[in-house]
Amino acid sequence: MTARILITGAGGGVGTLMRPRLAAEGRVLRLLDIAELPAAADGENVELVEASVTDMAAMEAALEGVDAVIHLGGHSLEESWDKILRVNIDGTHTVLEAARRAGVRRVVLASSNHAVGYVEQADGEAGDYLFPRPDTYYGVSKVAMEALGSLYADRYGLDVIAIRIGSCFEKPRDVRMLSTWMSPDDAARLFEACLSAPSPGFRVVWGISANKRAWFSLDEARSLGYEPQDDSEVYAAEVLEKHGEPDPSSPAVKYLGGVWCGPDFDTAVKEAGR
Ligand code: 15L
Repeated sequence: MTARILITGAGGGVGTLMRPRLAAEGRVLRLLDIAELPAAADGENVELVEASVTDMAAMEAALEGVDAVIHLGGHSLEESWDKILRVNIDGTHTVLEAARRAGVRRVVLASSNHAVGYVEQADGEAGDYLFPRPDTYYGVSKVAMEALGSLYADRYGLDVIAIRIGSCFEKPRDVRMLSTWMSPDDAARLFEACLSAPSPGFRVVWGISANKRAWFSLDEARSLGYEPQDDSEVYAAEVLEKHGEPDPSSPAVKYLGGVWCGPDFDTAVKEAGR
């Protein structure tokens, strides 16, 4: 079992869900976030670090004595090019480079379905190594994250696994998420598999549950030892009653990235005003 794990972005949505789930006997979670984190609960074996993933000195210090890093830090939604470049792209480089300098051999990266958001879901089950088709600047940052992970694996021999996370929430929130959902418990199972798989090298895997309506392959994730236990189908009636069957031509279900492929996520036009 991995003894000391650094989790960046530990105060974010996925980080908060993983904090109790990745706790284990004999393991220390070093939790890092730019914002103040909730104090350790009684008996909780955590170390709290307040720092930015863009700060190389802070990241080198945070990676001292660590066995593996789960990099969740960064903007989790679309943002201006400037913020995406600085926090998501430069931040990921900083984490990988600090890991190399500190001798940390395993890095798990939170990539996203938005790295391939413009792939049409009607094209059949999305394979594990789909060529990038980012739907936003955020999606571009996830492509850059995967590229940086590949570089650090090939050049420096780190084990780097990029998880193209579907939608990791307590419950699916819309019809698309019946296909893209990863339950928090399955997410913890997948992170554990990524931490313990022997010598994986560089991998790209999909991060979803065993959903009946899944759009994505789980072959590569399963090859690392991931065995999902949950299925969004238990929420299907509730979600369909609330949202209705979507129009198949709407971006909400036409593309893997859903509404992120629609006009509301056109950051270039928003920034330029035309
Ligand atoms: C993501 O990458 C986002 O971080 C998350 O907020 C969701 O929107 C998710 O993708 C999704 O596509 O459902």
